[in-house]
Amino acid sequence: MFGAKVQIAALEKGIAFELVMVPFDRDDRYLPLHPEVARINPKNQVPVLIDTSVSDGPLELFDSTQLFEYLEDLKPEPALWQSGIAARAHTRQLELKSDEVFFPHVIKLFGLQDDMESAAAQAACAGCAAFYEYLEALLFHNDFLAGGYSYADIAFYVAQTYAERKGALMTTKTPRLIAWRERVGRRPAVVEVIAPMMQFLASHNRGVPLHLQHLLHETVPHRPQQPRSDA
Ligand SMILES: N[C@@H](CCC(=O)N[C@@H](CS)C(=O)NCC(=O)O)C(=O)O
Repeated sequence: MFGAKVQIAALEKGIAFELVMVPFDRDDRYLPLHPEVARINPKNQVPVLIDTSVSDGPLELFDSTQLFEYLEDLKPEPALWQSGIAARAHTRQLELKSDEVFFPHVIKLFGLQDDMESAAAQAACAGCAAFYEYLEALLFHNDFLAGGYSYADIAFYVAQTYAERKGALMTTKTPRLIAWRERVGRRPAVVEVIAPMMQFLASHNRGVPLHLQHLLHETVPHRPQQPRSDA
């Protein structure tokens, strides 16, 4: 989920990259750790980014939100943070809320899939629903969460995909947010990342949210990813 955020942002910005997927399975999860993840991230998490093109590099970074900051400095256009100090701070805060306020409810649901009627699962779904209503209000005058399309939209779109898979569904109570999801979901960069993810899940007989099932038939053009050599 956090790697997908960065992949979408790099595609939106037209930054060439080589994508390396790490091993994952349901039993061993991320073990054995990819050696570069273990070396770069003391938290042993993906994503990590290695930029071999910096002059006294390579530059090695971890944490999707930090990677957003780096991508923005590397290629300011198209801008994915809002301009203006207050608007930018608000966008950053929304991006953080998506990862650290909304997504923890979804993480709880991962462990409660066999007990969705439990108080804990109901509380997690209620937490998600409250967040959807909070975002619905932000969309009253805007097409995107912080005004123009931004990292906040990317972060929440990916997180919500997981929420939907785990049973915290958006409903007709938040029609603007549903329209926002369709708007973001049509972006080529988003399709390019989310379609293969859904196709992978389907090929392993795992759930694909209803609103993403059309992606199972999507042929994503193969775009060769080259390491950057221009900076
Ligand atoms: N705050 C981090 C969270 C990264 C994260 O939780 N990554 C997950 C995969 S999407 C992971 O590597 N989990 C393995 C673990 O925590 O051991 C970020 O934004 O990059």
